[in-house]
Amino acid sequence: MSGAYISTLTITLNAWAMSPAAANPVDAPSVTAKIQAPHCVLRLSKSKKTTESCYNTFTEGISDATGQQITDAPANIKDAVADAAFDERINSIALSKNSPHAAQENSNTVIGIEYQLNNHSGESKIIVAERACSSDTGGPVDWQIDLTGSWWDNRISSFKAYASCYVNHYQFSNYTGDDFGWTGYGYPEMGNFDNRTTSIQWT
Ligand SMILES: [Ca+2]
Repeated sequence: MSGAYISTLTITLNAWAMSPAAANPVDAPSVTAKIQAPHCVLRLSKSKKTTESCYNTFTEGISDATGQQITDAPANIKDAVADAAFDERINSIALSKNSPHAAQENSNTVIGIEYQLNNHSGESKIIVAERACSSDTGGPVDWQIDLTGSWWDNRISSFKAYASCYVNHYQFSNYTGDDFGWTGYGYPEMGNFDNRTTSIQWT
C-alpha cells in the first residue's frame, strides 16, 4: 500500500514537471489525496464532500479560495505575506457576511493557510470553510482536518489563521499527541513543532 502510494506520487510529479504550464485545477477526492500541484485549496463543508483543487501558482489558489475576489495575489508568497493589506483583504472577504460570529454561510471563508517551509514559503494549503470561526477555544471545534497519510503529514513549517479563527496543530492523527497551542495569529516558524503536524483544528 505504502509502496503503491510512493510509486503513484512519483509518476504524478513527473507528469506535472513535464507540463508546468497546465493551469486547470485538478480535483482530488479527499483530504488524503496526493498533491497534484503546489498550491491547493481545500474546501471544508458540514454537509457536502470535502474537495481539493490544486494550482501551479499561489495567485491562482487565492483566486479560487476567495471566489475570484483576489486575483492579484503575488505569485511569490513572501511578497503577499509581507503585505499586511493582503491579510486584511482575505479577512474582509471571509467576514463580509458574518462578522464576527459566522451567522451566515460564506463559501469564500479562508480560515487558514498552511505552508511547507519557514516564513510562509514553499507549497501552500489554503483552507476554505463555509463560515468563520466562533473564536471560542473552550467551546466546540468549528473545523478540523486530519492529514494522516497525505503529502502534508509532518511537512507544515509555518501558517496563518484568518476569519476570527484560533488554530491548533497536533502531533498525531485525530487531534492527539503534543500540540502547538491555540493561536489566532500566524507563525513564520514552529520551533520544535516543525514538520510535526498531523492534524489541525480551528475554532
Ligand atoms: Ca516543512
